[in-house]
Amino acid sequence: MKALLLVDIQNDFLPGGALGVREGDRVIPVANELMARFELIVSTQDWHPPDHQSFAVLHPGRRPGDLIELHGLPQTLWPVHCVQHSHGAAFADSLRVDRIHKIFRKGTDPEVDSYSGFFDNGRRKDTLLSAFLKKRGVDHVFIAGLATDYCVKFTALDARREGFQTSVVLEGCRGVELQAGDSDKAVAEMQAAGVAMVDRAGVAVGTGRERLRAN
Ligand code: VGL
Ligand code: ZN
Repeated sequence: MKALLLVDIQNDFLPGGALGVREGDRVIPVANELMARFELIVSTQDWHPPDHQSFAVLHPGRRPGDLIELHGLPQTLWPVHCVQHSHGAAFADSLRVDRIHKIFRKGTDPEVDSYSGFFDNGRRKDTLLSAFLKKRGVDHVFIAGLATDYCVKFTALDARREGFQTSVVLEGCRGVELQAGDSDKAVAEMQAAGVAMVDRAGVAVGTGRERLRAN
């Protein structure tokens, strides 16, 4: 059983949003098309309280993009984004949200960030996404969304760790690219962990093994 896992396709990650990802809007039609092919569709939603400690503005003298330590974990600081109930936290208008079976919110604890849809960055709290998928017999997850170098990457790595066959639909993802090349590095890290890169038809891409079927 396969499932589609959409990551954070929210207004603040679209061009013009608080943490706008270049071409972030381009993932929407891909996600909509993918949804038509899956029986089970889940989504993550970045959902921060207003005092979330990943917000640079809460750290005097710091700016978005700075790296600090937060309760012993490395923490990149971000602009205020995806504040609970704000327009920025809402899913993109043209995303077919009606087709999503269940939404897993993350980043709700002000003291710890949460890039993965499965666990917070300290791996203390489980969103119960893994149990939800396993209960429904899912053994293969396909991932698309934002951003390649943060939430997509960490969600894919955790999906592998949780024992799912994991495929990232690369044309349905875009990266923040704080540093040029971050998305390519993320792809390499995911591949090293056993994550397949596929196109929207589920065909492997970018690994030199393009003719191998991934699903
Ligand atoms: C994300 C940075 C901060 C993401 C979320 O969805 O990739 N990135 N919060
Ligand atoms: Zn966030």
